[in-house]
Amino acid sequence: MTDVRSARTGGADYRPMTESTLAPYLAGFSEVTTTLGGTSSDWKVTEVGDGNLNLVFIVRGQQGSLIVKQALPYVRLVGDSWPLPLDRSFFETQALITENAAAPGLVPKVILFDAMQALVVMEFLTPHIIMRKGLIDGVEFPRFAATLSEFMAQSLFKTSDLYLPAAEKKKQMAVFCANTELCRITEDLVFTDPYRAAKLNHWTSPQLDDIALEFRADGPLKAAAQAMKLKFLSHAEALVHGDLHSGSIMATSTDVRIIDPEFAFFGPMGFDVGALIGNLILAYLSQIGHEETKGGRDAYRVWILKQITDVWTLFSARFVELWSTEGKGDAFTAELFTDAASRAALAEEQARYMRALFEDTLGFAGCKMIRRILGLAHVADFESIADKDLRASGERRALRLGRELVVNRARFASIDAVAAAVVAADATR
Ligand code: SR1
Ligand code: MG
Repeated sequence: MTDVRSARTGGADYRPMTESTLAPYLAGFSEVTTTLGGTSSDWKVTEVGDGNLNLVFIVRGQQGSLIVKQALPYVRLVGDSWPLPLDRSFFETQALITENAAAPGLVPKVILFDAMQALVVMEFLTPHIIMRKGLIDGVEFPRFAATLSEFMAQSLFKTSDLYLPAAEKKKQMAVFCANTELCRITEDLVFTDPYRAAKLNHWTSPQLDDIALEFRADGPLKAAAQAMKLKFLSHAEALVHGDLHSGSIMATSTDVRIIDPEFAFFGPMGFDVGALIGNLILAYLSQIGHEETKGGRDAYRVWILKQITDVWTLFSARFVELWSTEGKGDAFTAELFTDAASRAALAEEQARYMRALFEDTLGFAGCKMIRRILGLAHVADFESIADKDLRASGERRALRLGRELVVNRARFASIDAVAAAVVAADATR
């Protein structure tokens, strides 16, 4: 892992790239020219970034293509009134390298990290599409649950105290500890702003005015959301991706990859699992706006629901399997559990641990659902529904269910109970 001092990105020579300036700049890097082939004047550069923060370019050469992601010194969604450090490209690169070591082949390959221009050059994934777009269009991705459960189990387990020696984990934590500004975005946008009159909040109005106001006065919800925030701030369990929603997944019918870990830091594992499940629930509850005839997406709803249950079931089984077979970290010292009785006690402890992780997952899922409807950054699942009444009806169901997941997370007996709650919420449509 790169020394933390390398996190200094940008500087006097930093400049945001354009479709005209990028190719001549990249021509100086042999890693890039080898992949693209030909000469830089023949490369075709297109800016395709539609995310909230960065510039993203596809660079096509004679021989191959690459993705270039460059950090801007401000939040793209808002503009230069909201400055943001360039070193997020460093954290993204480090996270991709760490994730690839834990779960090989599930993230794009890093070709080059250029600290001066805060840009990372990566493998171009094709013909992959952003999964969120697929969820809106009713596309099934057969490898989704198996890949995401493997990715989360491996990347979370192998950066935790269950696997790493304490000194190595602390060394890795020291690197990602500096990703404070990106964490701060989450602390405000996910856990706090939806529950106060923050300037940049917006929602489908006037349809949701009442519930936005209601949530700001909802003591139990605010206390529960802040309890989740405290976990986010203080539970450095593993290297979490930090923004694991369906927009951070690219997929085809045979392949699934996880992209964009610029929010990575050592935090609670349930934050990743919850982000994923929360976004699947949003996808489910937004289907009302994407079906051509009433019920036209019912089969697709069943598919999404199965991904929710499969992802948790496969993830939790794989995580415990890894713990049982590769649990060589400083937590639960393996030599203490060699006899049958001790192993049985360990199995009981593992079950308790997974139950706590399940409850964290639900709490974080609920927070993520609420922030995408009442906060600054929304999701296309709902935003692309032109009929505001229809959109708001789905959003309201998502808000009610999100609240239930945050406040009453301990009452859900299983992931099947969560799935049943999703179906029940949607039954009022
Ligand atoms: C100001 S950034 C808003 C959101 O975009 C990213 O995708 C993260 O989800 C962040 O919270
Ligand atoms: Mg992102």
